[in-house]
Amino acid sequence: PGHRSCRVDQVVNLMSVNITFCCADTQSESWLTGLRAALPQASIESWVPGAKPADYAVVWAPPQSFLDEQTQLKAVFNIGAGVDALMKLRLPIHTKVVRLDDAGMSVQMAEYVCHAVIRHFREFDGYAADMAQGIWSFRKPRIRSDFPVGVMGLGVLGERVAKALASFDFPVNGWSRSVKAIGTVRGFSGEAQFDEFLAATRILVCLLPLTPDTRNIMRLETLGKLLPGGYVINVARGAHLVDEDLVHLLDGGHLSGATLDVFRTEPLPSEHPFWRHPKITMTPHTSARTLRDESIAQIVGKIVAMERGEPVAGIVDPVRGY
Ligand code: NDP
Ligand code: OXD
Repeated sequence: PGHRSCRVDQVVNLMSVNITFCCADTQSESWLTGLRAALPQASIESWVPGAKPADYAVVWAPPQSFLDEQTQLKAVFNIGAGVDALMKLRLPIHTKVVRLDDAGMSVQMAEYVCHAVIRHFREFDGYAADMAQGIWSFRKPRIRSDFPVGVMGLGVLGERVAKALASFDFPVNGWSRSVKAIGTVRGFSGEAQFDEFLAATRILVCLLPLTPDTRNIMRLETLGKLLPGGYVINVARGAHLVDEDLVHLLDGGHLSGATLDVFRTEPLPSEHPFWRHPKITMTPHTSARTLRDESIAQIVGKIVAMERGEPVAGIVDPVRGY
């Protein structure tokens, strides 16, 4: 959708609505242009210290000083799905935190994860290396049922990923907090079924939010429970994975490889051993990008709904942390 399609302010009076924009590592001008085109009556400005307190904020990893100045915020719109950076801060009481609810990310995530799983399963890296050396040779086809994929987190992104993997006939296991029934996906839930989920999984995909319960969830003890020759795909947050434990299990042979899109420190420091590990494939936090136009349309739609007193999707539960 373009900006024009979300010009909705005619139906609700947004004259007095004040929106502030405070997003780290983001080109603010294009966002401000898009937001202003969609809500021409509202006042929409980049935050500067000491600015007038706003009714709504559009943020990515804002500083605490930004939140400390906000005395009348109705809602904070995070321009990503993961709110871990925001939940570490002191938020004004009564302010709702709203995450991006798909906004074009789930299809990107499904592409990325299916690509990584298929590249590993079909041994495309091995073929690429052979062809680069002029070698024309076939490998014995692998048996799909020997490669059950386990998706940790069956939310907006995980559910789409699990369904996409199932469409390629991979056996798919899913693990979430609450019980889920998703097509042919074998559902596991809660801590009580975590070990059973791991033991039934060879390729592990992490799509959990980062919370105190999920930090370091991929470590020696848990990754060691995957089927031998296990493979790790982390597309959620770097702090879900204990880096040294991954390297230890790759070097020891229990794990056969990993595809990583997210890291504890981003950009990944040049001295980090992941850069040189032959069994690790990396991308720079790009598996599911925030799409500006889709995100603006979603945020604007939610501001209008809130002004009308209607409920909106994607409100973060401060107790669960996601
Ligand atoms: P959702 O909040 O929609 O889904 C989270 C899922 O995780 C739910 O199924 C939830 O279970 C499950 N879960 C949460 N805590 C636990 C727990 N302790 N034990 C078991 N299951 C748990 O998130 P999204 O799918 O939208 O996004 C997931 C994460 O992906 C984001 O938080 C973000 O960090 C990351 N991300 C990464 C991107 C990238 O480019 N690399 C882009 C976008 C997001 P239940 O359903 O029972 O609540
Ligand atoms: C997100 C991200 O959380 O880009 O949306 O990581």
